[in-house]
Amino acid sequence: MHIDRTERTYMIIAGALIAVFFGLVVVSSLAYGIQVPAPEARVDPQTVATPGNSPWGDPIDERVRELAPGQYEAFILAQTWVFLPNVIEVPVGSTVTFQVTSKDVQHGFNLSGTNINMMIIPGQVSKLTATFNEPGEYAFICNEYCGIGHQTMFGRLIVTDEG
Ligand SMILES: [Cu+2]
Repeated sequence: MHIDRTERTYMIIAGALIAVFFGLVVVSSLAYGIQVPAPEARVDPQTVATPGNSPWGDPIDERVRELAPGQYEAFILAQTWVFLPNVIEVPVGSTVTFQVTSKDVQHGFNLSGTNINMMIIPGQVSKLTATFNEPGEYAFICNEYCGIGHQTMFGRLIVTDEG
């Protein structure tokens, strides 16, 4: 089959670009640890907030746990129209794993200053981890329109200076 020289050149360039982009995806996932939020677990949205049923049913001030020095786990419940807890405090240098679920409708969880941006789907747990090496306040917001009070759905992560 005859392929024009110009066309062949463009086919080679297109193939090379695909190879480059694929290589960048591999490098970014392996070298920079870029994670895709995957459903971590399934829960029953009807009962997930019931005390004793799950970590999201525990008292609000017990939903951020220190697993080891500088290693935290935060269980955040999204519901219309609030995150619980909506204020989280950790010392500088901490690594925090966020586990977020919804008990009603679809929400979002976007944490400024990090690459955390997850869809929060009732019945599923979304989980991502970030390390905070700079003290300050990091806002988190719901970025999926979830009803008339959507704009009130935000919170903050306070990274304190006492490393
Ligand atoms: Cu929301």
